[in-house]
Amino acid sequence: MFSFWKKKPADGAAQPAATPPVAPDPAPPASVAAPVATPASDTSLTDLGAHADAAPAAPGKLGWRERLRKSILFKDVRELMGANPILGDELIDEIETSLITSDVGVTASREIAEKLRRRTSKREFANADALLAGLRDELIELLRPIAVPLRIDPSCKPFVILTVGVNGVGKTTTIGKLTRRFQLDGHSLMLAAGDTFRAAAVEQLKIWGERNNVAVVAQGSGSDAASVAFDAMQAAKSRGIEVLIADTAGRLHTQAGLMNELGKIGRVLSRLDERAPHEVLMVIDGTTGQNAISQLRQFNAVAKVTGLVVTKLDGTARGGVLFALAREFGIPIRYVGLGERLEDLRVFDPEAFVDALLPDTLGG
Ligand SMILES: Nc1nc2c(ncn2[C@@H]2O[C@H](COP(=O)(O)OP(=O)(O)OP(=O)(O)O)[C@@H](O)[C@H]2O)c(=O)[nH]1
Ligand SMILES: [Mg+2]
Repeated sequence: MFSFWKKKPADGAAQPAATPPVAPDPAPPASVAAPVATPASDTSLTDLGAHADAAPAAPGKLGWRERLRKSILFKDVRELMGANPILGDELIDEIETSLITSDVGVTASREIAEKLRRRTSKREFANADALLAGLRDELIELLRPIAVPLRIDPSCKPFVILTVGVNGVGKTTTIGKLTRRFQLDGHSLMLAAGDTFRAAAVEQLKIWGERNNVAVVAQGSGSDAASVAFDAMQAAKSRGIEVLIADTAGRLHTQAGLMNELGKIGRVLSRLDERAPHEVLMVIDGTTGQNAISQLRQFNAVAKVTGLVVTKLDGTARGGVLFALAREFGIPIRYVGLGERLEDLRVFDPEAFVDALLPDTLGG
């Protein structure tokens, strides 16, 4: 069973100030919490089973607009284009400003506006509705290359997913949601409690493990996250588990010691399989705005990020950071979080997303 864990720092800050004590190699044996039967009272899982989007292979388009707050872009486009405007540079300038306000980023906004200007001057748009359709096309085109779903490679056993990101972005809850999703897809799973700073962090992961009847590998308080991950991978290998998901502590890109720890986790895992971790999944809070760009740049520098999850898109009227990330990095967005419920983690669908950000028509 679990050993007891170090208490959260007295100041209550979720961010650890320094690198935790490093356990000597070889690592002490990890505890593996045995799977526990799902409590019958867990209604959230019942909900998931009833929801069409719960099936991993079926992204589904329903509910995106309901989950996303009415976006700035939605309102602006209605206002700017709803009253039969003159299709010209002035209107496109206003659209560009709205894109920037929506966190799309200056470069991406300028490029989209430039394309619309060119098409407008070639008289491609007969009316404002056609211009709206043109805007939709340009936005989708920007996202399409990075809408690459996460595929579990069966030749990697276990397929190791390392989750990283700053504090409180939704890493641990995303792991819980992914666990359920992969289970529904028929995979066997194990979780690694790599957030070794807070007792609450491992407890949180343990609860997700219990809910889903999945083993959670953990070590004692303040232990080395890399050795937890290593032990978990060994355990998963020996049990023939297909997918291992490792949690990590939230960290700021300014915390050099902690950032280097991510690199160490990757190196240690690659000792067991040179391709591991097979996915470095960075979780980004969609309400962060342009800050997400520098976060991803820093995490990518130490841990070669291979996929993104953008959470909390239900909590912002902007949502444009996905375009900025797509433009700057071209790293696949695997999932987006549209709420706190299990089924609110969706496979990223650019068309559904853009349709949720824009009005269908300008009529009325
Ligand atoms: N509204 C909303 N809340 C979300 C979403 N995803 C996660 N959350 C909430 O965000 C909060 C933080 O989630 P955690 O999973 O604990 O975040 P974390 O990144 O593991 O945090 P640390 O371990 O402290 O770094 C929780 O209350 C989650 O329910 C989302 O898509 N929408
Ligand atoms: Mg966490």
